[in-house]
Amino acid sequence: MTDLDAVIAAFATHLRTARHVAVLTGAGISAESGIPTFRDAQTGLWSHFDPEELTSPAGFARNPALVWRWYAERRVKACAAQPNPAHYALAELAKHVPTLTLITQNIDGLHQRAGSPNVIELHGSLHRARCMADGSVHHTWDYDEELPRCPNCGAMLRPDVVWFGEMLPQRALETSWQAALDCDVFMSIGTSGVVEPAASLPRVALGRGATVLLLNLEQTVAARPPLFTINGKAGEVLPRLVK
Ligand code: BJW
Repeated sequence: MTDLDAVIAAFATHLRTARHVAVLTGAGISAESGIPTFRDAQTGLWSHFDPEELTSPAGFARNPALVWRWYAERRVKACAAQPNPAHYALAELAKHVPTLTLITQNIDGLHQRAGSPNVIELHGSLHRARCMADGSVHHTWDYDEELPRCPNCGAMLRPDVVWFGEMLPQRALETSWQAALDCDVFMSIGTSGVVEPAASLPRVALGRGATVLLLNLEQTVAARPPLFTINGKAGEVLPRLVK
């Protein structure tokens, strides 16, 4: 038995007896679907795009057409991508634990397409736009327009996502926080854990005595129960945890 086998076996024991499992996912869970992460050194979006220009209200105010173009490209890419075994494993897990709260920072919609119910989207969705004037939310808009307009009032639409310095959707954040407080097992998957407030959720769960798993490709500090760390691909590890 390798070290990885041993950690998987030990954590799976907690998962099997859990009453409430909370899961936080980030860009890494969609990497195996061909969607780039943000901070990975060679392939991450921030290795060739400037976060300040593309994911801040000030950047959008300076150049809305550039920002819309970037989100339009990402939307097309997300629509063409398929959920991978990690997304499917979480959809399957929901059928086996009494309560599963799935919280994602991703905006690609792949958890929903894999069949996960009630996904909490902390950072919004690529598949929605919001009116800058009346706040109305739109699931379709004129994709050919460089600067799409609100069908109700004609004001400019913006991607319905959360940029730096903006508040997260209040209900989504409250439900996520409560899940971190209440759960007995918390899994953080494919996130670098640097963006607040999502990054605090595993710490909150750990502080309340939950068993916590951090799964990503980063070299992580040695951990011992109740904190488990796995340095591996979500699409390979999660199906083994859930089977
Ligand atoms: C694999 C893998 C494989 C690869 N298998 N793993 C407290 C302290 C300091 C700062 C703040 C604070 N509170 C708030 C802030 C400011 C700010 C913040 O956190 N800044 C930090 C960067 C310092 N936060 C905010 O502004 C938030 N708003 C807020 O808190 O409002 C109140 C407030 C405002 C101002 C001051 C104080 C309070 C809003 C944050 C919005 C983040 N928005 C983005 C864009 C969303 C839309 C879009 O997608 O375009 O969200 S930025 C980007 O980062 C995106 C992601 O969701 C988010 C997290 O990235 P993620 O998912 O972790 O990706 P990566 O690339 O970082 O990591 C990938 C991981 O996967 C790596 O670990 C790999 O190893 C791994 N991996 N392949 C498994 N196959």
